[in-house]
Amino acid sequence: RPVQYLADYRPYPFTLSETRLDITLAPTGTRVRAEIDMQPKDARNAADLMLDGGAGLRLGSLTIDGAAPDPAFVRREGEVLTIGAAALPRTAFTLATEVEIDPEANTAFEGLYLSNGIFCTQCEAEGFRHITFYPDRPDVMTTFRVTLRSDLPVLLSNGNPVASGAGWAEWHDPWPKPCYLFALVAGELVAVRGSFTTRSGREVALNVWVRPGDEDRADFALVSLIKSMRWDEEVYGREYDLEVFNIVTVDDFNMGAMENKGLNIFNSKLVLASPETATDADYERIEAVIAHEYFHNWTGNRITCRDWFQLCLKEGLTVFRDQQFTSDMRSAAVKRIEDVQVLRARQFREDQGPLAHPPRPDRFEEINNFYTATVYEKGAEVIGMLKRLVGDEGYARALDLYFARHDGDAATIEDWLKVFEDATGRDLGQFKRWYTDAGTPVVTMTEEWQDGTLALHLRQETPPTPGQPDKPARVIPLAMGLIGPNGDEVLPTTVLELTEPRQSFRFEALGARPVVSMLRGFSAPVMLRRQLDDSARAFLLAHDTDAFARWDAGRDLALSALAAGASGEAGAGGAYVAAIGRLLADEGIDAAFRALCLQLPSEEEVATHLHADRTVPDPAAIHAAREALARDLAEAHEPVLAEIYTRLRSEGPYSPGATASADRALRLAALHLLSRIDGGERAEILFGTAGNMTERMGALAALVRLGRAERALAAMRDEFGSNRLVMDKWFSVQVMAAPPETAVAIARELAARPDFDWKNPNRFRALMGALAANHPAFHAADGSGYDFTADWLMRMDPVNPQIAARMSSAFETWVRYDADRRARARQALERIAALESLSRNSSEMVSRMIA
Ligand code: BAL
Ligand code: ZN
Repeated sequence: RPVQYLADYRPYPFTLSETRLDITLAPTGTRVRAEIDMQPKDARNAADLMLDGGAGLRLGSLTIDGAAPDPAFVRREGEVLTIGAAALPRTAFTLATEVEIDPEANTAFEGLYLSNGIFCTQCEAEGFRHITFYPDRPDVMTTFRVTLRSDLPVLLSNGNPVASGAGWAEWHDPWPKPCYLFALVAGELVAVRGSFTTRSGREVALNVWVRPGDEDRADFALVSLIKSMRWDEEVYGREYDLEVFNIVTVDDFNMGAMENKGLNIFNSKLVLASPETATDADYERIEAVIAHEYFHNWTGNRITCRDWFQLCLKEGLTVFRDQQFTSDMRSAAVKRIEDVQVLRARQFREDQGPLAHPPRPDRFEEINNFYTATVYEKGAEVIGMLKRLVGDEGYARALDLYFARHDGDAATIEDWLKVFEDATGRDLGQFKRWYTDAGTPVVTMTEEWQDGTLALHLRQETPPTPGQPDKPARVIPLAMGLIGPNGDEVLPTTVLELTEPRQSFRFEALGARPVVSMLRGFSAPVMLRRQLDDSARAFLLAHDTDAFARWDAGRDLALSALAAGASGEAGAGGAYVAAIGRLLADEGIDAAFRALCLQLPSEEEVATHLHADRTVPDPAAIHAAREALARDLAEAHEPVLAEIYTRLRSEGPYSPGATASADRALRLAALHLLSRIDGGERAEILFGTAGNMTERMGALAALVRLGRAERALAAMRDEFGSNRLVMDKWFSVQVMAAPPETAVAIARELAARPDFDWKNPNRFRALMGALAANHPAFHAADGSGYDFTADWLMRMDPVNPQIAARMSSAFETWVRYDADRRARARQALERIAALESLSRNSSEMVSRMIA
């Protein structure tokens, strides 16, 4: 299939009014009868009817209004079935096809497949073409009526249940939708049930379907769903629109979850939770993803995307909405800091390398390669900037207009920006560059102080990215404030709009030179470069009124200490260690914030920071510097860390809420530092006594890092050997936290175990993702991390190309390392590129990376 270009978009020449599916499920021979009512849009200029259909569809029959068309007008080439215009009526007609498919052979988990005996589907982005012949594109929308036939007890599809009997069930979805939102599930499942009354008084039945035996781990998901439904009514005025909302958990799933209309399908790790098996982070993620998929009902389903280039229209907005939801449910400040950590770790890294692309790309070979941090997380940041620029009221007006104007549409980024322009009167021409241009802008700030006037001189530059060598200036909202020498705020948060490549702003009549608190709330996804000495950073860490900027000042101190340490400077962390001491001693600061400040930047983040400063990162040196800084912190603050660790011992029943999890986070941050100097004694005790998985995993990671986890790992395996989700953690922690010199060998040993069920995406990611996240191990000087990963990607590619291709982004930073590592990484990538029958997914990823 050729490269797809945004510029080539053409509307589909037929309108669909209804799709009827009659599906008889069987593991190796599922029969799909499809009837599609359609009509040419232009009867005078007849077009050929082109339907997508994967190679696995065994076509039985094809009729138009009940008669087989002349075979001379029917062609099947690649993944397209074409019926010539000459064989088509000029008015409304019904196309009927019968195909047979083989769900059991479907290891790619795209289309209809079997997961541990459960039939389920994944159709986004282009999976429906593996179920039947269809115009598999998001702008073709219609209602669906579905009959499922099977002996399995639970038969589900989208929309409302119509009728059912022994061995069959009929569903009708009254809301027109594109086929990527189609879903079916059939299996032995049980429901954890609830209900929700919408604000207009309609009763909605809620079901979380799980395997028998898992019922006691589904309550949290159900409660999260109810909270999400209420929140979307209260905050966005969005009401649910069907009689039933079903969530189903499956073990084999390429993504986290999927927003199929009325029938969300979830990776079981994002539903099932109990204190004994799930961590605080799992709980928070479950709450957020349940919300995310639910919010898609309006932002994604009622209003969908015209084409896949517009993916960020639904994903960026829905991530933004789930971030707002989590902020409201938990702590807004903590959530903002966590989101920025994710953005910097994943999206800034993506922007720095050969896979950089704009939130709205304008070309792709395989859309599944664009479910990225840029589309999702940066897509959300762009909306956050928009909200900041037009204000909360302007945002609310624009969203109301978006829903009113585009309900039922397949929309574009242009449509989205137009509602903001119409609702607020603001010209968003320059703002649009955030959608069309790749790369992280670097904002450089210098200060000038004279006679009570502070001048800020700002410069913006965006480094070249593939296909985009020069970038015009963007509009960058910079939220800032000024803090006087005594710690008082002399200018509360103000937004500067940087619109030119260079621009200056002046603040007059100031009594004394203030410290500038810049990029408050991380008001734009940029890298800020400024000359700020350690004492000014420590001052901001102590006094900034903006929680993000305050945390970031500490982060900057840590990063500069680590950068200096990695370049061989001894004792570089003094200012940071002292500042953390003051923070720890301040009981007025909440536990969540102190926990965040105690976490050192990841080694990956240090590498990204160095690369942005045009320094070649040395993974081993970064690792050594980080270990040394952790030890310095522990030695300097042992008494207070020990006091925190002891005082915050868990008491009473476990609660996954923000307050209790913040205490655990602080306690574990203290434990990790203390384990540098207590030989792991506390971690050993905690592992044996903790009543919740959060603390057990925290303790276990500390023990793995010290190389003394053998007993703990054996105990965990004995206790949880049959729990897939816990065993994923067991695989992961051993590689992620392992000392770099042993991590690849451990990964190799684990991969040879019989329970390394690598065709299960969670298990594969648990191991391979953990190695990719162990920075010095993945980038081991001898190339063993690259080789091991490449070997497994080559093995996975023919089985599940989506998983192989996504995991290949572990290599996306290879160009920033030294010549020796680059040569080894290139060799590994070239080995993958040379694989016979390499999937389109991996082929596109690898060729972009070695271009
Ligand atoms: N639409 C794919 C899964 C998600 O982003 O919700
Ligand atoms: Zn989504």
